[in-house]
Amino acid sequence: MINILFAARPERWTAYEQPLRDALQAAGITAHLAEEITPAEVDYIIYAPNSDLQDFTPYTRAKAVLNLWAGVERITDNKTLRIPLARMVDPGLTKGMVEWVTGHVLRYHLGMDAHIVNPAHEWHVTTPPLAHERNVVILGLGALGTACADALLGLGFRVTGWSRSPKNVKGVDCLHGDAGLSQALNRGEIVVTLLPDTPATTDIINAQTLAQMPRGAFLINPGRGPLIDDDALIAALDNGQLAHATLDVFRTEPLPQTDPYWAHPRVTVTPHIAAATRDKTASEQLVENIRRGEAGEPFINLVDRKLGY
Ligand code: NDP
Ligand code: OXD
Repeated sequence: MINILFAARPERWTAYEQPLRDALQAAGITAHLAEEITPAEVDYIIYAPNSDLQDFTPYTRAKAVLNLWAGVERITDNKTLRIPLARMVDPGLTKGMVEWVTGHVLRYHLGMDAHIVNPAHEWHVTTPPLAHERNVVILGLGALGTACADALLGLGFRVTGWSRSPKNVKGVDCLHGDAGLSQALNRGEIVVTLLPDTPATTDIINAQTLAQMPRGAFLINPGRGPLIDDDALIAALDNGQLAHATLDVFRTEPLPQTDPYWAHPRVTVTPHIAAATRDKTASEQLVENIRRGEAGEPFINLVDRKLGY
């Protein structure tokens, strides 16, 4: 019998308890799963970084921390954490992100706003380019960026991806490194940021990189708020360098009522809803790592804490 601590907000327990029990049973794992367990007896910690648990020191026998979120920026610096940290790679979350990104790319590509918001009832007749004439750039070619790239390719878009290390994704023009970033942004009529929040990615969208995009470009950020220098983005929107931005994530969440993004005519704010973890598929991922831990197999989706993702 192993002990699995579920350390997250109470509403998460309500959502996850049964799917986790089902996934454990399906994997043939007998476990005590609870919100409270004597720390020295815990074998695995299923963890949300906004839970009360911040000091991992007493969890002396734990084999891994399994993050409920894809983003790990709130835990990578925790000095009390000395065991492997795995992040969430959930097929359900990935599908949700693909749908959200595709929807917002199509909104910009088709110029949908001109018809959705048309108070003067004007008969605008416009013909957008076809997808194969449109460049979409995805910064971040990980689990989510690659899935979005595939879906956009399927619709016919010309897709460029950018990552830290060299990549080979069929049909995608894959670039990396500083030179690759400029090259990617130069063609970014629609730019999607799906990078993690790390010291290397902070303010990656700044005055200089915004200026590298074609005039009138669109930005979609479902990654993390600190990827963007907010003042630089607002300046670029005000002077027409960028036509519009859709922002799902922010340095402060919930976004304060007084934040200029809310009222900006060229910004759409969404409340960090681009993609949610889905309790059933996420539970299967968590239990797969527990199965691996018990079988002595390597964990999947491990975080490189030096890189911060
Ligand atoms: P992954 O770790 O799978 O992918 C991250 C990608 O970013 C990789 O391609 C990586 O490059 C690249 N990258 C990291 N650092 C750099 C850098 N310095 N320069 C260039 N490229 C870099 O993450 P996911 O795809 O699963 O998730 C991405 C982010 O999406 C999460 O970190 C989270 O912040 C956000 N997210 C947002 C959600 C929402 O609802 N808004 C939901 C879920 C996630 P390489 O491939 O070379 O390692
Ligand atoms: C995550 C998120 O990191 O929802 O999972 O943003």
